[in-house]
Amino acid sequence: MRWMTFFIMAGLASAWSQENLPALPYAENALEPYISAKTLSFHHGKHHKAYVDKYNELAAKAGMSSLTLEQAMRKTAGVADQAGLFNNAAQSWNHDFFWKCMKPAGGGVPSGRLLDLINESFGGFEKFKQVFVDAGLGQFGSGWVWLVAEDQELKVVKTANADNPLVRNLRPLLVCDVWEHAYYLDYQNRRKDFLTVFLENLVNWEFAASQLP
Ligand code: MN3
Repeated sequence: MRWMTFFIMAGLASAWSQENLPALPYAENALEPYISAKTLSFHHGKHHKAYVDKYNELAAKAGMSSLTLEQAMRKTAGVADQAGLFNNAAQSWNHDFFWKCMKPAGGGVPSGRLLDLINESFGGFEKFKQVFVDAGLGQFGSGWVWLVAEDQELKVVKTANADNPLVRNLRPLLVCDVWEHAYYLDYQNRRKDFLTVFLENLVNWEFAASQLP
């Protein structure tokens, strides 16, 4: 009887895979002075956690708990009565990706094939930086600014709220969160300063290069 209970529980556990809040890939104070431990503590421990918790709740209600976040995003994108599920799946995915796009002593200039593609697509690395910062500044309200690959061409795109380029078949290489909660404690209304610091001091270009198709 006890074994039967065990197998039933094990079966439920495999079909019912709750998302866990992924750990930050560095300590909360590792990005100082550019992003404070206080910002990372709230952004990861409160905002990101809330998206994961809400996603788990909505996915369970919709019978989608066995899907990965990416599968859930693709299934619910553009479906009006699944907007809550899409938003929380995408925000969970986007934040996990965003943490990986930064590292202590990051920034600088990428190398190898990624730098070649940036030069070909934007006409130089400095031009890419300008396009990226302008797109982040031009995103009215909350959203994200991305470097994406479409075949062998790289593009900068911005998305509003939770939206993610994956559901438009673009491959994300790099993202910066331009919701105010990402920078307000450290930069207040100076989003341009945050975007500039992100590129010059925080970007993990090795991670971005690892995402190339
Ligand atoms: Mn955020």
